[in-house]
Amino acid sequence: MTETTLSVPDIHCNHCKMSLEGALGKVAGVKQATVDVPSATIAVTFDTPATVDDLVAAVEGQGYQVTKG
Ligand SMILES: [Cu+2]
Repeated sequence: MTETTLSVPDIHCNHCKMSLEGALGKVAGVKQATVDVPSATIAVTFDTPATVDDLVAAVEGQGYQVTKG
């Protein structure tokens, strides 16, 4: 099990939180994804077959840019 924190500066409201948590939750191997709106970060707990690249791709698929992952 791996934990990582993604920085996504464009997160600004609860809608962002819901759509990103939903998208990450659909990635195979992701156990938990929690968006923190005030800090614009996402804490993700995942296991194989998910990789950080998959997490970044899911976030970008929602139209957000990851600045640090
Ligand atoms: Cu928003």
